[in-house]
Amino acid sequence: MKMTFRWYGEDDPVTLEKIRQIPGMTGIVSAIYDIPVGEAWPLERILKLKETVEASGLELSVIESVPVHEDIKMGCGDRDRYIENYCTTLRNLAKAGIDCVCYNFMPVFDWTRSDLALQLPDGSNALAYKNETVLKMNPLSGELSLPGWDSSYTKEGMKSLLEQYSKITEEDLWDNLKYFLDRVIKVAEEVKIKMAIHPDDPPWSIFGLPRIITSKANIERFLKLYDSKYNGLTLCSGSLGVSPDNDIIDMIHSFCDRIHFAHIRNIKISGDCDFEESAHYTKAGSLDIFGIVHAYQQEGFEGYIRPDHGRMIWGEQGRPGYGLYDRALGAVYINGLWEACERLEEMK
Ligand code: DNO
Repeated sequence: MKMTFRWYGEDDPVTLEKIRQIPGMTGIVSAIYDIPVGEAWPLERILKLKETVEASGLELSVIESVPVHEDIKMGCGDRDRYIENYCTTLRNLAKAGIDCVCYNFMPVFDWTRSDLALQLPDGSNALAYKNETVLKMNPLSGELSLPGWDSSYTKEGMKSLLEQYSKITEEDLWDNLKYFLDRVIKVAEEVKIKMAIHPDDPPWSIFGLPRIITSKANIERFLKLYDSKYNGLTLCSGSLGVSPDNDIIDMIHSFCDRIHFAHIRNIKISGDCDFEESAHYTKAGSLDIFGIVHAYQQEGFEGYIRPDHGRMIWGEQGRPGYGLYDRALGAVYINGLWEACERLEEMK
C-alpha cells in the first residue's frame, strides 16, 4: 500500500511541508478546484499541480475528485459534452502520470453532516450527523455548507436542480451511471487510469434525493455494470460503516481486486442513523480499524490509502474534517498497524 494525505491546494493551511513530515507519508491526494464542474482540465494545470507537489518531496498519487456534472447524473441536457470533457481530463491526467481517479455519483450533495464541530468530552470537536436535525434542514436555506459541496449554485439554481431531481428515481440513477461508465471506462482502460467511485456518505437518501452506492449488494451491482479492473472503488470505511449492515472487512475481502483507494477512518454510531466522527483508534469508535487494516494487508493491497477525516484537536482551526493533527495521528496509526501485521507474518 501507499500512504497518502489529502491536500486542498495552495490555500490549504495544512501545507505540503507539514504533510511531508508525517512519518511514512509518500503521496498527495488533490485536485484542481477552480475549474467549473464539467469543463476539461488543461494539461498545463495538471502539470503545474504535479510540479508543486513534487517540489515538496512527495508524489501526486490520486486525484480526488474529478467531479461529475449533474446533467450526467440526471441523464439530461449536455451530458454527452460533459462526458467528452471528462474523457479529455482523464487523457490529460494520464499524460501527467496519474493512475487513479476518485469520483462520486451522489446527486447534488457530497458528504453531509448536521454538525461541523460537535464538542466532544475530551475537548476536541468533530463532524457529526443527527438524523433528526438533517430531516429538519432545508437544503435551500444555505444554512450548511461543506467542503465537499459545489458552492457555485444560486438559490434559484439549487431550487430548479432539486425540482429536476424530484422526477429521478434510483433506477434512473443506475441507468445514468451505466451510460457514464460505458463511455468513460473505455477511455480509462485505454489510458490506464483506475477509476474509483466513492460511496455515498451517509449511505442513505437525504433530502429525498436518490443514493445508490450504499451497500454490498449495490456495490456488487455497480461492479457488474462494467466489468473491468478500471471500474473500481474508493472503499471509504467511515461512509459505509455508519450503517451497521455494512461489514467493511467482508467488503475488503470480497472486492479487493477492484479497490484502488482506501479511505480509512472510524465513526461512532450514536443512534439510529446518528453518528459522530471519532479518532482512527479502534477503541475510539464503532469500527474495527485494526481488522480493516489487517484485511487489506492480508489481501496484499497495493493501492493507495489515506487517513480520512480527523477531529480538531490541540486547538487547531481549519477546514472541517481536514486539519493536520488528527489526520496525521490517523496515518501513523494505520502505518503502525500495517507494520505490525507484516512483521507478525514474517515472524510466523
Ligand atoms: C469527504 C470525501 C468526499 C470525496 C468525494 C469523492 O471527505 O471523502 O468528499 O472526496 O465524495 O468524489
